[in-house]
Amino acid sequence: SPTTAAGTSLASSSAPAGSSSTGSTAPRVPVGPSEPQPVRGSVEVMRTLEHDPALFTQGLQVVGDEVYESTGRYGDSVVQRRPLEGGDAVTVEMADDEFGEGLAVTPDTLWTLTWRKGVAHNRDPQTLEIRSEAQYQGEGWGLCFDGSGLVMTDGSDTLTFRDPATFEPTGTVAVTSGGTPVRQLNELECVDGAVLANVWMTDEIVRIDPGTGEVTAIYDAAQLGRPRPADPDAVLNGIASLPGSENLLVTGKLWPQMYEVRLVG
Ligand code: DDQ
Ligand code: CA
Repeated sequence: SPTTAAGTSLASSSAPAGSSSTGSTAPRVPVGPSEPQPVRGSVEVMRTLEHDPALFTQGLQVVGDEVYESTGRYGDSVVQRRPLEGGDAVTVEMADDEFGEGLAVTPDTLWTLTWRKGVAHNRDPQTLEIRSEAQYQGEGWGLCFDGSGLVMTDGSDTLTFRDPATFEPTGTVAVTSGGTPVRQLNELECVDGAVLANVWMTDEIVRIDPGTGEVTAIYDAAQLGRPRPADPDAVLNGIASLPGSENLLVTGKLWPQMYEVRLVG
């Protein structure tokens, strides 16, 4: 078969032509040869909701009937709370040297990340104003709260578990799929003892067992957000569980839509 300058690493992470219904050429989550192998699944769109296409989505969580969203890009980053069904938002701006990343709402606190500043902000979940801050090592990408602890990604294959009061690390696990590391884990959602993550630049959502780091399922979401905005950074990003439902809310950076989807398979 043809080879490229990037060799097998490109070949193994590229979609074969026509491998999805959209003909997406987005990179794929790598899968190694060892057992257990992840199950393959898809997403079924239940309904489409509006999303402000100015939002460079980085964190997404639904609490009650409200959406919390944090966004990125220097000079443009905000934290927002708004009704899921549409309506006025409470929005606070981040500082110009902060590129906003993931967020997690706990019973006491809203934590928001900054990409490379190494600062997590502890915010009032109602006003979104900063109450205090914590420092962390490395980059900040995704965040979720599983009911007892925080789970964070940093662009690598590592999940870092953190104390929800102090933000101190309490452990890590390396994420693998068929024995191969899965890097660039991005936005997270803690759901029923599992961690769902979208993998940066792919159209795939993985289900991770946080005890072992194993990817147990890979869901193809390539049909969402079509046509995609022209900006190459406008990738799928943002997973939120919907209270009282097994469905998820999914969007992307700069997408004009959010989707309520059901994971299939
Ligand atoms: N991340 O969200 C995946 C962590 C980073 C996305 C960065 C995409 C835009 C890059 C702009 C670079 C400005 C220094
Ligand atoms: Ca989320």
